[in-house]
Amino acid sequence: MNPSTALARVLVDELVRGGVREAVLSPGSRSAPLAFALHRADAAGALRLHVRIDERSAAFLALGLAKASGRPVPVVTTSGTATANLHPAVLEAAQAHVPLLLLTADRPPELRGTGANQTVDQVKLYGSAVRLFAEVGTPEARPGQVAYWRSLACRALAAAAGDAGTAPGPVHLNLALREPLVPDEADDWPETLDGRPGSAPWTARVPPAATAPQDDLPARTVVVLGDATPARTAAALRLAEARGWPVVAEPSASAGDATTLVPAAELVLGVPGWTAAHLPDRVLVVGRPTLSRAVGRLAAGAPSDVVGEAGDWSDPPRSAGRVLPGVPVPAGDPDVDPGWRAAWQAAGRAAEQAVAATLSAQGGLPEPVVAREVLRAAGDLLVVGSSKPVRDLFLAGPRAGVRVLANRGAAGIDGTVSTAVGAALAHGGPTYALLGDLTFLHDANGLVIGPGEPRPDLTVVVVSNDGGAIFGTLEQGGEEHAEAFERVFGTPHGVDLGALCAATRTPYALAADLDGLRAALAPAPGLRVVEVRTDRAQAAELDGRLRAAVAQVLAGGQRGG
Ligand SMILES: Cc1ncc(C[n+]2csc(CCOP(=O)(O)OP(=O)(O)O)c2C)c(N)n1
Ligand SMILES: [Mg+2]
Repeated sequence: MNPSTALARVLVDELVRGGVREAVLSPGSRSAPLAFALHRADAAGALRLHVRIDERSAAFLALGLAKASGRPVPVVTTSGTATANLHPAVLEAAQAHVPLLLLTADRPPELRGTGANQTVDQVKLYGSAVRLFAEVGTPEARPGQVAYWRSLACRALAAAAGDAGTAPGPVHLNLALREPLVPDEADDWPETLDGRPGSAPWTARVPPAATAPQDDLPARTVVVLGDATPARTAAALRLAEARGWPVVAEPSASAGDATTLVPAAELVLGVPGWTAAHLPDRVLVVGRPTLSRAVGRLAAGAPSDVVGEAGDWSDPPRSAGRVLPGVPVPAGDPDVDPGWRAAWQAAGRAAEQAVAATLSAQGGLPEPVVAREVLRAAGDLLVVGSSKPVRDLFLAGPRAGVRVLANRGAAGIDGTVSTAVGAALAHGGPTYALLGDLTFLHDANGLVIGPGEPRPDLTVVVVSNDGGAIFGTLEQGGEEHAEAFERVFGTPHGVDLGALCAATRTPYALAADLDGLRAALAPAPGLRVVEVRTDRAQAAELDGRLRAAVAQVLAGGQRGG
């Protein structure tokens, strides 16, 4: 067997032994040994292979698969610019702690720096974003190679899982492959290519034991739950329940309908007078909150404890008093202030009512109503895009039984269609996504799925306002910038989304009103797109009115404390 084929087969086999069940591949010639090995493993039922033309989409597909399954997912590319297209997903995976394995094919050393075709410097291409980089030496038919490849695969999986005490994240193996690149079946390798007996990994992982400190926090604590793992969210909700603390949870914390949650919390915190009258003695930050300046101000305005990994915790205001290695566990007979949570929840309920009244007076299908409807209709998995959709979902409030995934690591609007496709494929059941139109367009290639590929059951709802509505709610949306605004922030595009879907033969529906939306959201198999047209200027104006309505109903609470 030729060395490139031997390496590719052994590597894929060892990754499967280490827990890999899905892999993503983009086409190319230098990566041919890996492509053949993955195809073979797929045919044998050892893993499921997904092939995508666009490497940027491929990497986000792998990200979605890894996020929804919790398992490491390799993404394989050929050499050259193909490798750079993985970078956005690598950055997201690094900051959202997702185990991605980047397997990039490269030329052998003698062809590097010579002007050989499709050759770029791939060594440490992703810089500090990866937990481990290894330049995998050009394979040679000599004893010792199998132990090298198998142990390296195990090291890569351990680093991606965060076993070394760091957070989970991406790992990059750059594979120098020398021709021949197509398989032969000659039985002439100088040692056995087999791994350990019984499908065991070469090096077994013993994950580090979970560490959680004893709870010593004060009675008037508020929990801020950002983008967090299900385990962290569950632990934080347990503690908050035991202590009677209010919880402010971003959508991708997936906090369900826990009794501790403060409804419409983002709008409540947006009322400075109310927040000043209800300052906590401590803020416990779990996961990464990124959605709201008001939530950021809460953590900045009170001493905070942050749950985080070594060298990686969330503290933009630089106010963290302590970093905790895990969510504290309830201890002894803690001090509880019964009025504390009640005050926060009363404000939340009042805000929720003000929001409902403002939205029903508005009529039609305003963007927060679209988010509310999608949340209601979504089964147990919803992927939400950055920008306004995720903020509208924050408003729509929690819902029991739904897991919400969002790319909040780097909060890009790129790759979200593919992330949703990956999450839906890993999930295996009906999945929904809620995206803005720019977010959708940015990854329109996510709809390009070849005829032989596994297809997701995914309904992508596009809140279509012909540009970036979020900017209308920020400073640049102010009257004084009106002349520049539309072209450089609004960025209208006039794309016909139905025609775009038709190009990939993706079923498409335009939902014109609430009944139409509800009908379009009824469960159906396959991948489909539902467009809801909204008005950007109206969205920004409504945002202001919702905030004003909440400020008005909470004005009494400021005086009452
Ligand atoms: C890759 C990337 N480029 C640019 C941005 C900056 N950005 C943040 S929100 C946004 C607009 C998104 O518009 P859309 O998806 O239509 O959502 P809307 O706000 O209109 O609901 C942009 C360009 C980003 N987050 N990621
Ligand atoms: Mg938009």
